This record gives sequence, structure tokens and C-alpha cells, in this order.
Amino acid sequence: MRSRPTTKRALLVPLVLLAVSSVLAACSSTGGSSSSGGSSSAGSLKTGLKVFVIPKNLGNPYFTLADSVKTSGALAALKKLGETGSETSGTAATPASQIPAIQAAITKGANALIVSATDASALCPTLKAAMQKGITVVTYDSDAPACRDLFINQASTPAIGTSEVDLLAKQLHDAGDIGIVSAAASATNQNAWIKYMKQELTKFPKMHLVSTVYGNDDPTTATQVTQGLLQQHPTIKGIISPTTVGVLAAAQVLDTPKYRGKVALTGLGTPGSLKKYVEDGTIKSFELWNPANLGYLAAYAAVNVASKKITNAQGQSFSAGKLGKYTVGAGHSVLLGPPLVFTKSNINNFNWGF
Ligand code: RAM
Repeated sequence: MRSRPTTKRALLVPLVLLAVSSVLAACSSTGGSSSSGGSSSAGSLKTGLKVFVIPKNLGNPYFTLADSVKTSGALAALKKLGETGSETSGTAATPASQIPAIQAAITKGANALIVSATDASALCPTLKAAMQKGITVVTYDSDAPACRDLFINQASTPAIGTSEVDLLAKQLHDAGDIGIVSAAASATNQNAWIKYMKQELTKFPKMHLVSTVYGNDDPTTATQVTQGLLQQHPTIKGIISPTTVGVLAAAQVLDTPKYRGKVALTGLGTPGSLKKYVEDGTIKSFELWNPANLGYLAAYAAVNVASKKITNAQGQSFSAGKLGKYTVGAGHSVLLGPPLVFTKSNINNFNWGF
């Protein structure tokens, strides 16, 4: 476990949004502490709160975007609100690496935790212990439904799953064997998206998912499992990688003479890291939401709950600074909004991610 200051990265550019879906159903997760409904109560937000932002792992560019001051992520929002924010986690996207960071944050007197869960069941005892001490627990990106107050969801879970399949189907003309290169096998977010991918695949009887492999949000592992997938299943015509680390590794593997032009790729990636592969044709289209906005929204939500300005009940609303007003939806969750689709025609409008 280690903590680190925010890294310096490019500022976000204004976004030209191309929504992949208008489906805005909130995540269907359940749990969290319940309370009566209603709209936000009066009163101001507390300042000086100790808020720990705990991504799946440090060193993952996605979370650097989501969390940093320089990108206007979670720590920027906390600074603006007058809180003491810090980012901490392990270096590997595993519960063994992440849990000590959560425990240390509790020991340091955290008022709120903002967590992307590497493994909901493994994290729950620690997160529940935090809640019992009166610490606000907000998950973002990857949920732990039974042990948090609120989940800040990046985009509609069904829409992500279905649109990933639709993007690949378009490239494959609806036919061919495909594989998935996921993050950790325990990751709530990837598993939820894959569930909807499988559901969507039933609409494409000539597309067959032959295998799902796990790169654990580690570049070396993701590269190895992508290579293994292609070697074991030479019939594969397309890959979906719903992880920023996995899709970059897969792009690097596919951008070689053996596979170039023969295996299609889509996934969830950052435009900065994938621009080269869109320009050279390795990837025709992929998608993502704005990670910095996700972190920013999670920070406002956590401070609102920790200040008791809102509860986690459906219908409660709060202001998320520059992002405007948000309302708690079903399953004690808040939805950021629809994802962006990146193609050759718009990729140059975006410079975030690396
Ligand atoms: C990776 C992480 C994260 C996910 C993104 C798309 O960086 O697994 O949880 O949301 O990819």
C-alpha cells in the first residue's frame, strides 16, 4: 500500500458528446443503508473532512484521470470544497493490495471513503466496519453493493454491455468468433458489463464468445492473456476489452503483422492512449465516459452524505459543482451519464488519457 500525490496530466478538453445510448437506467444494485426519501435538505457542507480516494490500484491511468487535481477529478473537487483529500491504494488491482489502504484510511480518522472495489465480497467486511464507525462509504467505478452508502455509476450498465457488442458486431458484419479481455475476474464493473454483453450476443447468432480472459488491469498480464487467447483460439475475429489497461494491451498485440487487419477490437479505453491505434486502423471505435467527471461527482456525493446534507435515498438531490444537479436513483446509485464513442472522425477532439 502506498499513497502518492496527484500526477500531472493533460487538462480535459471541452467534450463533444456522442451518446451511444439514450438508455439511462440506473445500476440495479441493492443494499447500502436505507433512509427516508425526499429532496435535499438545507444546510451547508462540512469542510475539513478527511476524504480518502481509493482506486482499484495506483498507476492505472484511468484512475489518475478520475482522481487527480490536475485533471479536475476527485481531489480537485475535494480541494474546492475545503476538504482534506488524498488518494491511496495498492499497486496491484487486487483486494490483498487494496484492503490495507482502506484499513489505513480508517485508522487515520477518515470521514469518508471513495472506493472502486477490486472485489466486492473481499472488501465488504472492511467497508462495513468503516460504516459502523460512522464513516461515509461511496463506491465509484466498481461497486460493492452490500457495503456502501452510495454508488456513483459511470454510465448505464446495460448500455455499456450492449453497446460494446454492437460496436464489434458492426465491424464483423455480425459474424465471427470473439473473445473478451477483462480486468480482474472479481471486478464488479467488468462482470456486470460482461453479463449484458452475453445477453446482447444472443441477438447475433453468428457471433460466438469463445473465451474470456483476465489481465487484472496489469499491462504485462493483459498482453500475455491476449496473446494466449489468440493462440488458443485462432478463429477469433474480434476482441472486446472493457478495461482501459486491457484494451491498450490488446491494441498493441493486434497492431502487428500477424493480426493487423484480421482481428477487430473495441473496448473501454482512453482517447489519449488509443489515438494511435484508431489512426492506424487497429481500432475503428471504442467508448468511455469522462473519468475525471466521475471522480469529481463521487467527491461531491461523498461530501454531501458525510455532511448529512443528503441521505442515500432515491430522490435525494445535490449539487455537484460545475457538473450541475444530480439525483440519487434506484439502488442508492447516482448515474454520471451516457458514455462517449470515439472514432477516427472525433478522436482528435480529445487529448485525455495516456
Ligand atoms: C480500468 C478499470 C476500471 C474501468 C476502466 C474502464 O481502468 O478496470 O475499473 O472502469 O478500465
